[in-house]
Parts: sequence; C-alpha cells; structure tokens
Amino acid sequence: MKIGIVCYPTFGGSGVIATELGTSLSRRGHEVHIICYNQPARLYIHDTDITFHLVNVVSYPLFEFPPYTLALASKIYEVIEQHALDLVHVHYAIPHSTAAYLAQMMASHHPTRIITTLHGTDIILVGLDPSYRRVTKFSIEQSNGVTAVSHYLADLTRAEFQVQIPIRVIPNFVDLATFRPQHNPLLRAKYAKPHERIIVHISNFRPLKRVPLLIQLFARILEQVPARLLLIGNGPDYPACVDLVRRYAPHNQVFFLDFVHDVASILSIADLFLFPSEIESFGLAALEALSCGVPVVAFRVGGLPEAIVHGETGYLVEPDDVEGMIKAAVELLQDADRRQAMGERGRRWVEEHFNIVDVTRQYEEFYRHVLSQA
Ligand code: GMT
Repeated sequence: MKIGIVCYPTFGGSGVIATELGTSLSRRGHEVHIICYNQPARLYIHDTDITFHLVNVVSYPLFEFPPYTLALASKIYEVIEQHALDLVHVHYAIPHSTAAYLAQMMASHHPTRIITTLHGTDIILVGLDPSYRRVTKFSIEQSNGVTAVSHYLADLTRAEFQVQIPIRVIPNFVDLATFRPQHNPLLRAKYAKPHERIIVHISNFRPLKRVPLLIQLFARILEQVPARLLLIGNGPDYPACVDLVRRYAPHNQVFFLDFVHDVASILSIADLFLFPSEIESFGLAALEALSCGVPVVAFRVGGLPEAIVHGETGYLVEPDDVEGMIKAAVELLQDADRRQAMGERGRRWVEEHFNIVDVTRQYEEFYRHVLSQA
C-alpha cells in the first residue's frame, strides 16, 4: 500500500507511535510518506525507505497565528497528487484530520482514504473545549476509518461526541528488540550506589503528568528507602520541579536528564517506573518500562488499566491516593524478588499483547478493511 502518515514530530506518544508504525510498515514493504512540520524525533530516515515531507508554514505580518492547518492540507494534497496515496493515516485529530479532510476534498479525483487515530489529549483536553469541539467531531466523522488507542478513549469519544462512525481499538505498542531488559552495571553505577534503588519517570512535564507531585512522593519515599530519581523529558512544569527538588530532595538524588534518545538504556537500569498522571488514554511510557522488565506504579485512571495489570505487572492505586502510591512504591523497592517477578510478567505481557509486529498487522488489516469499503 502507499501510505501517508501525519503526526506531531515531538517526543510525545502520538508522534512516537506514528513514526514507529511508519517504520514498521516500511519494513513490511509498504511505501510510506511521513508528513510533518519537523523531522519526527524517532524517525531514523537513513535506516528506512520512508520519504519525509516537510510542511513549510509561511508566516506574514498580518498573521498573529500562522495558518498551519492550511499549509498541512496543501502538503497532504501535494503528496496525494505526486504519489497516488491509497490512504492518509493521521495521528491526533487536531488539526490533522481537518487538514486531511480538506486535502481529500481537493484531491477528489483520487480515491485516497483518510484514517484518524485518536491518541488522548486530542479528545480528553483539547477536543472537548468549546473552541474545537464541533470541528473535531465533524473531522472525526468525515474520516473513512477511526481508531483509538484504548477502549477507555473509544468509549469516551463515543459518549462525549456521539460520533456516528465506528471506532476500532488498536492499542499502543513497543519495539521489543529496542525496549528489552538489559544488564548495564556501568550505567547503573553512574546514577546510584549499589544499595540505592532507581526510580525513573518520563513525560513532557505538562501539568496532567503531575511531576511536582512525583518529586514530593520521592522525598517521602526517600525517608524509607535510599533511592535516586531519574527524570526524562522537559516541559512547562520543569522549572517548578527544579525548584521543588531544591526545597524537598537532596539535589544529588535527582537527575534531570532532559531529552534522552536512548530511553531504553535508562529504563533498563530502573527498579521502578513511577507514573502519577492525572489522566492517560493509554500510557505508552509505562508500556515501554514494562517491556524493559520494570514494574510500574500509577493511578487507576483512563486507559492505564489496559496497559498495567494490577498486582501482576505493577500497582494501580486509586486516583489521588498519595499515601497508597508511596506505600506501593516503597513495598516494591524493598522487595527484590517481587520486583523481579513483576518485571518478568510485565515483559511477557507486552510480548503477548503489545508487540510492534502484531499491532502493525492490526493496522494493515484495518487499512484493508477501510479500502475495501471505498
Ligand atoms: O501525554 C501526552 O501529553 C502526549 C500525548 C501525545 O499525543 O503525544 O500522549 C497521548 O498519546 C499517547 C500515545 O497514544 C498515549 O500513550 C498517552 O497516554 C496520551 N496522553 C494522554 O492521554 C494524556
């Protein structure tokens, strides 16, 4: 198939899933075109046959806000025209499905189909805002096929938008060869002494990730277990977090690693992945940790129960039960056998349900289904 993929280029989950799906589809012989305003963080262009198309957003003094949706629609149209795409798969509804719909209308002499994958904040936060609600519902319904990354997100979209189009659930996935348990004593020694446990967290430091709360949790955990905290990512709450570390935790116990390319190596030296998000449609970062054999402690919110099996691959604590989260983390950090057993079960769980090859096949099957409806 000739497939266009539209996504955000950042380290965020939707961009990661879109890029890795594109890479996997390309390796399986499909012609893949990625359309984006920057080269996606996880796109290693020289390792694949993927063609990357840059969206050039032209500004003009009159525009307080450059019209990105129009530039994207023009680029999608251009790629459809030049490469006769069978389908355009957009990741994240806003504004990608609207731009794709426009491009499809402009290229109406081509039978190109549009598929939208809903990732989370495009529905939970942004899409439900009155400023975007109607256009989001409209654009989702104009797509020829819609998928969501969890049952939670599919149900929420049906309930909140009353969309008429069926929504297929295709979960997030992990490349098992990259995200795998590794023995890396040198790297471990760089961050912690032998008697200290390592807690890792990865996020974009947006308020819903609750990284400031995480730092306060860590300070409490430190009262019971010698530990270090490794924070990967950056974002709006970053300065507040630096300040909190200064106030609550000995600064040499917390490492801000910012943007790390080799996330899997850091995950593989972790004893625990701590994920106190207020909401997650799925929680790709947690899945990557499980794939590396690291148990996860999170709140029981959104789609996280679809990624983490409570008591088996980690612990799901009732929302806002801060004391419960500290207790679960401390128990795990103090019990090496339990950590090991949970880590092994987590890896098996990912192998069985979320491996990239199986999930790519689910997308291929869905593409064929949508194309057959044309
Ligand atoms: O979590 C974010 O803020 C980033 C966001 C994105 O669109 O990149 O992540 C969303 O999509 C991921 C991939 O499907 C999911 O694993 C995340 O759970 C989801 N984030 C939220 O729902 C908050």
